[in-house]
Amino acid sequence: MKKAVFLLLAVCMSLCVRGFSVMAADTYSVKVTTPVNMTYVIEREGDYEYNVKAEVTAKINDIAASTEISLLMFGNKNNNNYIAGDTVTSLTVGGVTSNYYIYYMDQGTSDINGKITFDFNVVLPSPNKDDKYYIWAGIKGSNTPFSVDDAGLSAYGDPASVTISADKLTAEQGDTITLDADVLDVFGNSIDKTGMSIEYFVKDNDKILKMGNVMDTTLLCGTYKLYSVLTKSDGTQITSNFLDITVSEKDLLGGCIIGDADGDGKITAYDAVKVLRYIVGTAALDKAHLVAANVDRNNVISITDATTILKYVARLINSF
Ligand SMILES: [Ca+2]
Ligand SMILES: [Ca+2]
Repeated sequence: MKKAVFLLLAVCMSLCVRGFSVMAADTYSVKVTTPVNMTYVIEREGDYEYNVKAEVTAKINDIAASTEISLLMFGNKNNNNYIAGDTVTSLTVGGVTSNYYIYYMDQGTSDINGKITFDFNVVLPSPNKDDKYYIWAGIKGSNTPFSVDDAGLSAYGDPASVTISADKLTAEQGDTITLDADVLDVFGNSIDKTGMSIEYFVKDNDKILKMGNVMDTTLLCGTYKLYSVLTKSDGTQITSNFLDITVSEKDLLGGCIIGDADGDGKITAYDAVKVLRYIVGTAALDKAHLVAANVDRNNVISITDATTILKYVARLINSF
């Protein structure tokens, strides 16, 4: 529907206290008891785009019947920050008249039960926490009483970004680093993250390892990027910023020899066996022997460590 036509309609609605014409020959003074009932859902589609579903039921003198329904979505724009060319309309809300920006307008005819559903998308650029938006639905020719509600924004409390933090950015091997994530909505409000699915990751060159929110640096030495990922209830994910963590070398061997995973003072095939047993979960390694077994000095005890020890035993290499 053309804006100009609608505005004419709006002017008519605001100026006219008229009867509702049921038949051409008869004019009634209308008692509109429950003119419009409206329920609506607003869901955020993109950063600033919202989908609105408004179900309207209209009754005239308590009787539901097909009738022409108009709908408006309006509000202050970016905290009254209007630009040239914006259409601003004077509307009365709760007895107070002020200028509003109209984001959407439409009209249609309800079914015989008085029902009609409006489904549309609106863009609310740079929404401000204090902005208010309204949806109005009314019957053409009637000026009382409007169903005006504070639509609110479901984006409040809806996760929009995640910020990762750590209790320290530099550590020595063997230190633990405790991570935390702050979840914010589109307005920058911190959200209670209880019950949310947040996972933590460390990126080591092109490798990505998942970890808990406490990072054990025993096997790490170097600079790593940490980040967290929030999985929302609808399955979509939000990745946090990256944190650079530097772990510096420390003598963690405690008198152990690198490669001597079983701690008998010699490097033999049994050390490779010990590493393999550790990998499959049938043997344990204490912190010093974890470092001793990690002969390639990366951040994981793997089959590579076992084969490297075997190469040393077979004299294919002469150092780790
Ligand atoms: Ca040994
Ligand atoms: Ca290793």
